[in-house]
Amino acid sequence: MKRWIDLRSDTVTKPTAAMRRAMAEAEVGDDVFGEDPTVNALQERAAQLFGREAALFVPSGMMGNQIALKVHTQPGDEVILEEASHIFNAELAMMGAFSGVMPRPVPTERGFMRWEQIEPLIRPKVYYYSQTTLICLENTHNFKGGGIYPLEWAREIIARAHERGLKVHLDGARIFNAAVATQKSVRELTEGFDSVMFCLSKGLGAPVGSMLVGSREFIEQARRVRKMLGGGMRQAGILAAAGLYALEHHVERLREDHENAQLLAQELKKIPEISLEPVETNIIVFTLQKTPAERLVHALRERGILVHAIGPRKIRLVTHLDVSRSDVLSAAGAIAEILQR
Ligand code: TLP
Repeated sequence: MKRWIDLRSDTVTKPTAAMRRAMAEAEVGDDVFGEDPTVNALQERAAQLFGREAALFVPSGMMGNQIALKVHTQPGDEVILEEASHIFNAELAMMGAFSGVMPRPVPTERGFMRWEQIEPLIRPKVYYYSQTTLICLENTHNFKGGGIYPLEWAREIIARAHERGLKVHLDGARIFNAAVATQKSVRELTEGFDSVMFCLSKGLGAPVGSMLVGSREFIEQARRVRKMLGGGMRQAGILAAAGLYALEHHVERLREDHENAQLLAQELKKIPEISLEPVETNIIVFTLQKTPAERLVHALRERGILVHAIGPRKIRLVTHLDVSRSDVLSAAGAIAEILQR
């Protein structure tokens, strides 16, 4: 089988042999009845890591986010979020379709809103206006280049939002990347949020699954909404075992992905056509001056390298568990050769 260098996303990682063994050996039960011991262990572990009362295993990051939106809002409400956030751009307008809420997108440079931008957008409490009830943040920020939310900015938003009676949800799909890069715990980075979603199936390398963490009351409501969406799984311990394994063995190694991203960035900086966003974690986003992004995607594919176009001239590369130092050097070499030809 041809070996691709797949830099499209950290979602492409495949379970390692040891992870598969943990999955095969998992004790299981019916999780809709709350009887799967491995799912329960994963939920307890996640709650403990984030310093929360409870957690819920969900099939995907999107379902986790959408459950949180549903629990925190009423139809007719407004939600403030960043213009390039995953919830606004890549969740198929589900916030409108399922929760009946309106997004109020905020433009930013790197994906990080400040309270000063949010405050003027909060609707007055007048019955004939839609009501602002929720703010969503994303850490790390995916489409604007994997940057880490400045902790003080997030803390200020949470404190001011709570004074105004608003809830704050974190799309922390890649919060462990932020934790490893800043050498802070996920608990410290997510303190105060009313709910947090994080993914097991991205850099952590599990095949399926994400988690919601929050108060016991929030998680009880979330469990009901998960069922509404058809996300009640049965012997899901097989999948939860991969998540437990990932939390145990794949967190610290994210550092390697960040080092590989830095190495790749260093090489890409030498190419005049490329303007690179600052690289902080495992995501690299760059803009091409002349070449259409799709042309580069196609030429790289012919060389066995997969990358993702996220705009007419924008490319995203993501490093992960299945990408080595020599893979990123090959990719950088191929990009340079194609663009300088
Ligand atoms: N991101 C995927 C694609 O959907 C773009 C990727 O390849 O990066 N929040 C954030 C910040 C995400 O990046 C993603 C997935 C999700 C939520 C949704 O997670 P899944 O794919 O598990 O539903």
